[in-house]
Order: sequence, then structure tokens, then C-alpha cells
Amino acid sequence: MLRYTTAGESHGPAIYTLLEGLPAGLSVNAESIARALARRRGGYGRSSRQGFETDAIEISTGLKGGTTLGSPLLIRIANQDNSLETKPPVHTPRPGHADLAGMMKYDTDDAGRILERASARETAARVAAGAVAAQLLHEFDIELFGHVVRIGSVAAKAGDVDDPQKIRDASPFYCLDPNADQAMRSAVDEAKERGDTLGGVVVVESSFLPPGLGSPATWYERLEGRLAQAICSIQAVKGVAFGAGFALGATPGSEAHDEIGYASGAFARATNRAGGIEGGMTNGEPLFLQATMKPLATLRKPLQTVDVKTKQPADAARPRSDVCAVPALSVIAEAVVAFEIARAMC
Ligand code: EPS
Repeated sequence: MLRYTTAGESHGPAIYTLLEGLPAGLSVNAESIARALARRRGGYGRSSRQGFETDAIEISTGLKGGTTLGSPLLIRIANQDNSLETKPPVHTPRPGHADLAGMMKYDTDDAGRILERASARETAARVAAGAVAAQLLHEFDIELFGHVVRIGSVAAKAGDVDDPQKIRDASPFYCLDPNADQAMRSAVDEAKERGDTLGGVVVVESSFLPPGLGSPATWYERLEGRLAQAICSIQAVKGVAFGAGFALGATPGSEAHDEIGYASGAFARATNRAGGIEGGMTNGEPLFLQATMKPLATLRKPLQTVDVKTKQPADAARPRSDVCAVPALSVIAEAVVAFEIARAMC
């Protein structure tokens, strides 16, 4: 079975991805992993950390001559910020972060012991795994495409564009509507000025999936379930929707489904409200899913909390953090979807 796990602390010496179940003979290109990691570091609104991390990777095991042996692949991503052992304890948990729940779970008064793994730094390891999965999918001409459609109250205009990759990669928000970039930038600048943070919405889509990936018969192989778990496990994600998503709950059946036609030797649908998945399987139509990210929990103008040692009201901790990490989410979401699709292909 294709699977991966990650290890490593946000401010330890390195983070790691261990991938198991890759087929033998797959060509693994370290540069395309590095490119995906560079995209994750980018996007407007990130903290100074992304300016000095280089995400230098080492593929420590699993390859000979650049192709997989079929054995576990271990990827190490170095941290430039390796300050774990000298960080002072944090007694003022941030509302919205893993701090307080983790302190109660692990019976500690130091949120630092929780945030080292809860931190979104871990998503670099997931992007590395997704980049390897993308190389496997590439062998089958399957590509996935993630982009940003909302930053706070600013929505991108939907619509088809020529050369979406070029437009997205030129956008500081990884967005397909160049007219939205300026409004998004102002929204992030204003949030920063206020000591606030912003969330948003991303889309992951693919036009190239063969029908039948997933299962109608086994609950944990149903593709929407697998993808929802992968997406909702990303730090700060609070929701996922497929196709028309939540709007389907307010739509009569006569307008909610995608009627089936047949033309030029293939089944064809005029609409794609299902987002390319029916009955837990791909149906041959484009995959379309959205994920929503809450605003990050570390605010320069701190929310109110309690000092867990004194039990007195206090300002929440405000370690270095991003104002907005939604562009990065589009890269991470693309990576975890690539992994689930590759897993289903295997
Ligand atoms: C992040 C690394 C972290 C945070 C952020 C994302 O690094 P540091 O805490 O050292 O600045 O900037 O993490 C969070 C948003 C979070 O909630 O922990 C990264 O590499 O993506």
C-alpha cells in the first residue's frame, strides 16, 4: 500500500517524509520536489521564516541511479531555524491553535511541546511526498492544479483562462484572476496593520483522472472520504467541499445532478456539480474540490487567554507567524490530493 508518514519538529534540525509502497523503477526528480517546496514557501503574507528557510532536501534511501528500488524512500528537509532546545516555555495558549488542547492531552504547561509538531512547518514534508506522488501520476499524464479563489473577503472571479499555470505562477496569491491580486494584497496589508490574520479558500482540480478510482463498496476507500481526510488534516483547514458542495443541500434533485449523455464514443455531462466523484469513485469528469482555511491563530494583536500556571487572564502568545498562508495551502492541498490519487491508482 502506498503511504507516508512525517517526522521532525518545526524548530528541530530537520523534518522528514518516509514514503512506502512506491513501485520500483519510478524516476524521482529531486528538482521537481525542490520546485514544489519553493512554491510552498512563497505567496504574499508569509512570515520572515520563509525568507531564510531553503528547504534543502536529501533523499537518503530508496533510490539507485535516480529510480526507486521499491524500498522505503526517506526524504530529509533541513531546517535553518534549529532553535528547539533553547526556546523558553510558553504558558499562554493561543485560541484557535493546538496549544491548549495539546497541553491538556499531554499534561504539560508548555505549549512549546505541542506547537513543534502542530506547526504548519510539517506541511513541507507533505509537499515533498506529494511531489513524488505527482511524478508517479505524471507517468499516466495525470496533473493536478491548485489555486486560490478567496483571501478573506476578497473573492477571485471564476472563469476559464488561457494558460492557467502561467497566470497562477505570476500571481503573488497563486490566483487565476489578476484583477483580484491588488485587492487581496490590500486586504493582507490591512490585516497586518491591525495585527490580524486572514484565511481563505483554495481549489484543487484535475481534468485527467480515469473513471473508477476509489470504491463504492468499502467505506475507507471511498474517494471523497480519503480526500476529505487528507485535506482536513492540513493545519488550519476547517472545511472541504466537492463540486457544488454545500449548495447541493439547498438544491432540488432535478437541478443537483449531472445528466448523462453519449457523444463521440464517450459518456458526457453538460454540468459537473458532483465535482468528478460519484459513489466514492471518479466518474471521468474533472475533479473539483475546495478547501477553506481559517485565519491563522497567532495574532500580533493577541486574543485573550489564560496563563496556565497562574490561571490569570493574559494575552495569547504571539510567536513569529504568517499573516496569511492561503497561497501555501493551495500547494499543500494539491500535494495531498496528488498523494491520494496516486494511492488510488496503485
Ligand atoms: C510555517 C512555519 C512556522 C510558522 C507557520 C508556518 O514557522 P515559525 O513558527 O518558526 O515562524 O511561520 O506555522 C503556523 C502557521 C503555525 O500555526 O504553526 C511553515 O513553514 O509553513
